[in-house]
Amino acid sequence: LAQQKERTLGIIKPDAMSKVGQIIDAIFQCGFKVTQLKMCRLTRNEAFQFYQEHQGKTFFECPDVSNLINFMTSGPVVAFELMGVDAITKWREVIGPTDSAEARKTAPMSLRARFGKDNTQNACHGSDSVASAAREIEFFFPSVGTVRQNTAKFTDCTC
Ligand code: DGI
Repeated sequence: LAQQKERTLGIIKPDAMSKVGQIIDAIFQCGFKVTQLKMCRLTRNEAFQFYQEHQGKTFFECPDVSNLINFMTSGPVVAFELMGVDAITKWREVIGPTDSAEARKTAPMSLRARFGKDNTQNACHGSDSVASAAREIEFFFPSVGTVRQNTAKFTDCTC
């Protein structure tokens, strides 16, 4: 029986943008397919919306929430959709524990151990469930987006 392929959403966070090459290398070495990818800079509202599912958690209150939003909007990010068997769990294993300091102790080969600093500046993101993967993929790669809604028509030039 062929194993079911799964999609997940990954982010290279602003602190790891100088490591994009090494991180993309790791993604392919781990056997993922990159099915969508873009670089963008999140607005403060977008960063807040992206992390809405953490509403109510202690780190989503002042001042931690501001640190998180400041960090996620401090520079561009690279967001991508990965596809593979068990991709959600596998990608979270590749990035390692949330706190980069803990990652250096328990998962020294992980991306957060290699490229992260602490539990905010932690290099990468990975969806944690099928439901959040679906929501986060739609967040960065809307299936009905501005481009598709745009009705402008291109007419070939005749000169
Ligand atoms: O899925 P993860 O990114 O590993 O962790 P998460 O979804 O629980 O949290 C999302 C982000 O919020 C995480 O990458 C960094 C931040 N965060 C999580 N837990 C803590 C935290 N920030 C602080 N300051 N303290 C935390 O305990």
